[in-house]
Amino acid sequence: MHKKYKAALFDLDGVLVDTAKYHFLAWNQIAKSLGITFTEEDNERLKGVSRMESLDILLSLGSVILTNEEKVELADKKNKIYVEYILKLDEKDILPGVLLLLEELKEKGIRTAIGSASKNTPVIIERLGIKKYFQAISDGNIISKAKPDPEVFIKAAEMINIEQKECVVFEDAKAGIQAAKRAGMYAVGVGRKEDLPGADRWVSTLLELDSNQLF
Ligand code: B16
Ligand code: MG
Repeated sequence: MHKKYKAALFDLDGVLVDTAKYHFLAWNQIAKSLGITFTEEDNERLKGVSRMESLDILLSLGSVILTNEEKVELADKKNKIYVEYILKLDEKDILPGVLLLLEELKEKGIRTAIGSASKNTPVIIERLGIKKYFQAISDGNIISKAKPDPEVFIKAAEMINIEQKECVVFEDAKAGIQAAKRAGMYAVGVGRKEDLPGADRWVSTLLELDSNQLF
């Protein structure tokens, strides 16, 4: 018998919606403009990583060194391209099992929040039509320390007034699992066990989850 938790905190990209392909297309345009070869495999390293850190990883692939000003300009350019893609998102882009789980949690009175590195969280959840399921959004617009720092999940728990140890985190990135564990939370890895060390359990999609075991 599992412990029963009081809140569910969701990472956004890779857990609720598959935006990795759009991040890839946008970063790839930036890479091309700099003459850097950037593959889908390289893109894996950017999952859960903040926008500026993602740019640093991309630049390191081509050993390109830029000034801070140039970096901010490029990050803005990437975001403009990315936003063009996400404005076309709709409910069809919600990942399998998400809506069912959110409905079950709502019925059980479990509190829910988003804990994401993305500054585009508000636009994305609006486009997907799932904003109504969340009582709080802790995202890249309000945090100062990126995952694996636990700040994003600690803030989310505070915002919904639930103790950290009473929260379950759903994450698709290694740094996100580390952040959840550092916050003393139960971590469900959405993805492969070998990619997400340190999680308490793993599912390949949220469809696999029996919410009665945790909530
Ligand atoms: P933005 P998550 C993360 O979201 C993405 O996984 C990561 O690839 C991206 O660089 C980061 O958000 C910042 O996103 O440029 O939209 O602010 O997985 O923490 O929900
Ligand atoms: Mg993610």
